[in-house]
Amino acid sequence: MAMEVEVIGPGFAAEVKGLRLWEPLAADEVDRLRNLFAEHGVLVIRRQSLSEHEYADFCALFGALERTVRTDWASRVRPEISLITNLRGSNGNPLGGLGDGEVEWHSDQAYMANPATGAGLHAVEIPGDGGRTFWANLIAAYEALPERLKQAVEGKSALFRYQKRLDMYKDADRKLSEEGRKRTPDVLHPLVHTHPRTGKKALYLDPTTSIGIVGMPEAEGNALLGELAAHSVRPEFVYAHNWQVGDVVLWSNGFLLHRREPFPAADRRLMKRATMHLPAALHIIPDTLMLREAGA
Ligand SMILES: O=C(O)CCC(=O)C(=O)O
Repeated sequence: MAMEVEVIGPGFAAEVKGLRLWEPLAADEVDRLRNLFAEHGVLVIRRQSLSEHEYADFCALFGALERTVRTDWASRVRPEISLITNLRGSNGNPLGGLGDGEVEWHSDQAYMANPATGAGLHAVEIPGDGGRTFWANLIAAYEALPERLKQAVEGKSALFRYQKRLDMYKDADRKLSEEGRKRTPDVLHPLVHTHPRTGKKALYLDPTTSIGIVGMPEAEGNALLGELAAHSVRPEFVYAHNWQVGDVVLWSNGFLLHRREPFPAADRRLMKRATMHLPAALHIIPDTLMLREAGA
């Protein structure tokens, strides 16, 4: 079956049909998928049943896989895959991260220097109710900003701290290994980036880790970040995904925020999660500034 593409949601997500990801893809199919991903930011591919190696190897077509700081969520089979799940092992310990609660609007690696902006989820078990995931388009959000806010963000950088997100987590997710702490010093990224393919500007935000704006008093900077985040997740900028078992969804954190709604604790949900370093020729890769250079 030839590859078919349908634009879904408010225009920035695309569903790709006709793929069998457990079989090798032809070079022209890989090329087309890379271009589609660059243009849309969210790719949805349904009806897949993949081993962790098949899934990880597919994601690696878009960029080198990253082993994230959450080594406690890593799969034993393929450590580049994290388990996002409320399931627990026979010893009662969580098998992965993020449990069954709400996961608030965020961008995955904003707290990292040189963030790996590519992400994938493969749905293995889904709850009967809830657990949908939402993505907000920060290119559309930037374009709709009032002139006052466009001027307010121009040339500005925000400071990001992983501890802020850890403090929002529950139970074991709040703990980070010593190695994880060493890999997550505070970092700065500009608030606006330009997409290399379209030349369009996008906001770069992460309400779960941003703690201020360089050169602005703390309260004022945080008030501006709050105003930008509230504007950016207006319904007209958001795609809501209703999961089916077998879905693979890829997204770029370079110009998207995402959140997950909670689901009943008694239901089972298991997602296999991949993280990729996307290429700067095709995707927004946030610049990372050193605190010293910025005088922060
Ligand atoms: O569980 C989900 O649907 C989303 C998880 C998430 O936010 C993430 O992996 O960054």
